[in-house]
Amino acid sequence: MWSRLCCWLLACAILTVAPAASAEDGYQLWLRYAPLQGAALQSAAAHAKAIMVPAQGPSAQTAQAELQRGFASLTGKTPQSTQSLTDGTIWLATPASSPTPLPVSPSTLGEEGYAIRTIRMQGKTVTLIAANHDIGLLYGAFHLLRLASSEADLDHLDITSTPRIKLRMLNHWDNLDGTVERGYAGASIWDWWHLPDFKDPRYTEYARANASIGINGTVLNNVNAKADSLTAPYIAKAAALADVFRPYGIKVYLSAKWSAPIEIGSLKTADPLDPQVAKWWAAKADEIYAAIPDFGGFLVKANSEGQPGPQDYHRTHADGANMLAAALKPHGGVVIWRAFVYAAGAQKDPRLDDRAKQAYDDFKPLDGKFADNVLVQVKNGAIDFQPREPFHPLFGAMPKTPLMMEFQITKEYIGQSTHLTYLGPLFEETLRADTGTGGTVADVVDGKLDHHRLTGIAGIANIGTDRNWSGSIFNQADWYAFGRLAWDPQLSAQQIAQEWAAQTFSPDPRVVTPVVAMMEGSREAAVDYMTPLGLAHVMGTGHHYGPAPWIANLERPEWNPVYYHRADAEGIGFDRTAKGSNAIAQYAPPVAARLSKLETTPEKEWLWFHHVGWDQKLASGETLWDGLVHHYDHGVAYVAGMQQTWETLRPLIDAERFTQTQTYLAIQHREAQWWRDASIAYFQSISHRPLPAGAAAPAHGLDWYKALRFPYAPGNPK
Ligand code: GCW
Repeated sequence: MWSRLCCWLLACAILTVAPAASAEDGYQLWLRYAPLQGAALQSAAAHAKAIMVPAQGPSAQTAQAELQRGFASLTGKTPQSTQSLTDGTIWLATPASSPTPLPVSPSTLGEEGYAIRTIRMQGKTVTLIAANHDIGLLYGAFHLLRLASSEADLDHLDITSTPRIKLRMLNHWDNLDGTVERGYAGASIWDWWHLPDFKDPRYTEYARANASIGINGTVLNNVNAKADSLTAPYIAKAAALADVFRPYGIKVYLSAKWSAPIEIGSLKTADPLDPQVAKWWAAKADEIYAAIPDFGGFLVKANSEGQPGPQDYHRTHADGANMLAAALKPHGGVVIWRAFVYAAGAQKDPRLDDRAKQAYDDFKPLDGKFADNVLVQVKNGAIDFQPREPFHPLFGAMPKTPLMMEFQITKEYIGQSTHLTYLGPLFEETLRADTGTGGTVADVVDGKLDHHRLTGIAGIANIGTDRNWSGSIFNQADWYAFGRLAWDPQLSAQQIAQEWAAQTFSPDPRVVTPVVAMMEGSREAAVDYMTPLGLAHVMGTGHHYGPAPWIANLERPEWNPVYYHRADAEGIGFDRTAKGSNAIAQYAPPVAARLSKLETTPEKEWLWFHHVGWDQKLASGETLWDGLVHHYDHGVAYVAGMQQTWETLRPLIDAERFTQTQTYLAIQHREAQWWRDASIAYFQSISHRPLPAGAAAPAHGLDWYKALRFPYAPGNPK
């Protein structure tokens, strides 16, 4: 009997260990709910003995299921559902569901917020999760699980949390053929072909992960859109996804191709002022809402990089956006109109003295002209998701228009899948930038500065079919950080990294401290080895993988790296002062005044705003040329440092995730060295300066780097 029991216990142990071990491939993201031990285990078990959830809708049931799943995994015991409060109950309540008034003021919780409080009720100690609506209960449940997973104190909880931004969205640049533009994590997770019948269980996991960080909207298809996405079969497919996401509070949006009325309707024009066109879109909106009653709206890339748009008919972006907005308005939908524009054929355009100026030039005059259900989505910087960009001058310049932030979570220009370059600091740097108009970029985006109620933030998703979802374990942190900052743009990137590392690896400080230390400096390291001191857009053509600052032969001037760095015998950098393109004048006067002089421009942005002599002195006392070389070297050295730190973590990290990260760091080191060497070889051919003492010569001559070709580099499906 005894030995049989032992066998049984052993079998159980193997069964419980085996799936956990094999599951450590990153699939579970930050929702691993790894078994707790010691005091943390006892505390979690004591606070999650039972769950009381009044009969509620799908989101409350989802919250309950998540709490049961989470605490079962954390403590080994599934909290049972109960109808009456006992000690250790988690009580999920809304004002509508609670028989007694809740000890929380509903007015502080908004539409999606929640409170988590340790309370005494009927003589029992209970953890209350209160919200006005069920979705708040789900967000609160995820928060509680985050605390438990991170071994936080659960005894005296007194938390109130509401999102500061209304639309917190992912934008998928996923194509209908399963490829992903700028995707580095495998194929698209949307199996369009088998939808709507087959709903891959992964869609539910996707929704869970997003809800756990507060994301509440997703644009399913690429902004370089196909009109087919708006045909009946594809609407049905999108509706199937919307059904899966609904309990998780996630609305579906679609990218709309401007020329759809011509391509899939039978119209001859897509002129936004043509009544037939407006009628076509209104009917299309009706059709979509019949299938997806809570459809979020359209995202539009128009008159940019070859996409059609209202300017084809000599109409403005506002004409286009407002026509679509009218179609969506009766249903409560919004139009998200992108400001990432640079016109085709712009060689002949006098504005082409600086591509960085075009979005402002096109959109600033339209401030106040957009319908009230339009948001204008602006990239964080004025060019294109570079390792570092100064904040976009439109932030602060359009007070009458809700400006939606667009960040790129997928790392098109920042190491793609393999480089460990935590983007939290990049997001934070932009959000905290002072616009010179009375607040920060975050204050513009969250509506505080200009009193907008409709607010939004979007991240270009880094999600694909890879088991680890994001191409690498550490890229998951960028998805996580985006969601957390979308909920609260005032959070610090460091704090978010700590949360993420604790849940993703272990709350053990021997893990969290070094992992967070690696992450914190990693983006700056990439800036150093790729684009130091304000350089930008020196990546290889098309795929944007690797260095190619020498490229000068592409059809449009602003596609060429030489256009951006402007290196010549005297110096390097793009003069955006009044003597140059005067892009600086697009910033508010205090910012413009600061940037107009080299001395008051932060060194890290010098070459973005100024053409600087090779011998100009940096704060360190060294010349610009020597400093440039040292920045490249620092970047490479930082990666070597991350490799060393990671090695020390071997005993504390599971084998699969350890080894992949170790391998990727080796790739990153090799590529950082390549970036450094190729950049130095090229710029030295222009500066004609010797390398500073102690700096190694590039491993190869310039021609060797120039000859490299990457025809199958990922993320560039054309
Ligand atoms: O960064 C560029 C990318 C394009 C992308 C475009 C955009 C979707 O290289 O792939 O197209 O930006 O944001 O529209």
